[in-house]
Amino acid sequence: MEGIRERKARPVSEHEQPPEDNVPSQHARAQTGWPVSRLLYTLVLLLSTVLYLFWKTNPGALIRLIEPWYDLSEQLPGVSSPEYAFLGADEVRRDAVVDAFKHAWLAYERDAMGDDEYHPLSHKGSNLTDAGGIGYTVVDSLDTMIIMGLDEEYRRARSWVDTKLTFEVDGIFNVFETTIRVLGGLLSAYHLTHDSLYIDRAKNLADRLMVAFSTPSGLPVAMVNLGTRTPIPDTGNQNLVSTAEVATLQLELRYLTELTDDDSYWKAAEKVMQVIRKAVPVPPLAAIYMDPQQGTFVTSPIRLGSRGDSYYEYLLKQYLQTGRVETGYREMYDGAMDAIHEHLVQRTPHTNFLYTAELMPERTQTHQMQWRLVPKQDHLVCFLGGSLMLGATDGGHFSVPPRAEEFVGTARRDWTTGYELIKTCMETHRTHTGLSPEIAHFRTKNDPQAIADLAPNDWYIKGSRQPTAALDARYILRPETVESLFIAFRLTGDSRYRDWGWQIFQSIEKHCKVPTGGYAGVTNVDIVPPELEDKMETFMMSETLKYLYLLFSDSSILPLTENVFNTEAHPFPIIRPTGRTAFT
Ligand code: DMJ
Repeated sequence: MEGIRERKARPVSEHEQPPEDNVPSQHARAQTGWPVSRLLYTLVLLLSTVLYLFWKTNPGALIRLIEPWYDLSEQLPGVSSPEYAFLGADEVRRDAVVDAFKHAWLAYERDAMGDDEYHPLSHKGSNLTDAGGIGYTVVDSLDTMIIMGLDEEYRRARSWVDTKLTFEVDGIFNVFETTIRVLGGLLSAYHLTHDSLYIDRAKNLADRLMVAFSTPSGLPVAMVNLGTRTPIPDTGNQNLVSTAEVATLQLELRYLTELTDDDSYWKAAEKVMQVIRKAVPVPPLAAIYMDPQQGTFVTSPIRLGSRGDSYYEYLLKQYLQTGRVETGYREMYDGAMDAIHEHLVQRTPHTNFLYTAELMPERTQTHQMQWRLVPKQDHLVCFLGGSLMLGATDGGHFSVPPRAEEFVGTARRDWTTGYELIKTCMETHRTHTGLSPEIAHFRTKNDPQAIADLAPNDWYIKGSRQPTAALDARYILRPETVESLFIAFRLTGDSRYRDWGWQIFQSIEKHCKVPTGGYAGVTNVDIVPPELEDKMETFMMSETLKYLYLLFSDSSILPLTENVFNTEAHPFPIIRPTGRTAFT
């Protein structure tokens, strides 16, 4: 510094840049003020530091802060390009899914043909009752074979239905499961083939199931003895019925009426919806249990997972099934979606993942009723992502991909939530196996450090680190995420959904495939190699592989605007509106 001071100054011309040495001293700068560029630079630096520190401590809040501006852009979440997408087949991936189906089916056919369920590790089948089975797996798989063009396999399965299938079984069967899998399977096989064999069997089954509806309210009891045609209440559950179960029979019964011209099925199905419409509280969030004597909701958890899920799914799909004229269903659906957004939709504090929490009823010490928000989400809820996107586009009736201006009212909100939920469901596949657990728990703002340690990305699997994993850690070949990916792909043509579906398929191939044939669930998605469970759920062939196949297929196969999929992935046609379509 001394040296600088001692140097002699030389005169500087007007156009000459002052040499470094001639930069004014601190003192001089203070006198003349900072150049504007420096001031700006300092401000930007300061702002960036503040933003960085804010993001470090609370990233979710920052994203929420910028979201309103981000939202103003025309770019729709979940869509890469505004251009119309040609949804041609991805033949290599599609054919790999067909091979997987054959690997599953041929093992079942070899070891257990006709049995309700298949155990791929012990190479055995089993039935739901001691009195015998009702073709659970065969019937649930028929339409997948038809859709995949597996003619030989289908011919043998049809022959089994023709010669062996009987519902004259003196055993107790769950009304909901039998309806969505067996009745639904028969009806979609009819839809795809027009083979009257299936109407005949469907009517025979439905006539046995109808006794379930003979309650004072019209809400069906949980079970029936198909052979004796006796309704069997669920005594282990205080004779209550679950909301999803009573409200997920409607697409099947309505289509059966359409095919047989017998109104009784449709009337029974619609009566249930009238009872629910009357009983549903404000805000319209449905508790998971109802009383079939009174036709009322019973204080019980509220959730979009088990015992709640397909109630919401069928509100939308009943509206779609009859050509979008039954606005009563659409109103119930929209009301439910508003309430879900207001009370159940949550975000994780650091990673900003969107999920739907559950509400648990509790009594306070002074015996007041209150609801506790529980930050957990069943794998089952992953159906909702695709469902919300489907509802937002009024059943796929928008451009592909949709244009921002096509959304009115709450449609854009639903679309965005749907996409974000799919992203969260994909996040729950970030496990050691790439498979997602049965239940994901999410971190909240005030969780103790122990939870934070378990959940670096704001979510975790309860018990997955215990020697014997909790049931939460299982993956039982469920379809809900790939179901949503299929719908999102059809609505956008965006290849990200195919890539995500392919990732899931590869994880299933790697960890669930049994070399001797069939697929098995895993007991803990976070252990490699995983321990396998000796069961291949029927929805592996009816849903998971069907949705994967459709995800990689040409979009002309079963277009969403002409078909409605029941909750077990069985496609039914859209019914022309008639005098029956009067739920407004
Ligand atoms: C299926 O049987 C149906 O999708 C049902 O609605 C709920 N879950 C299983 C598959 O996970």
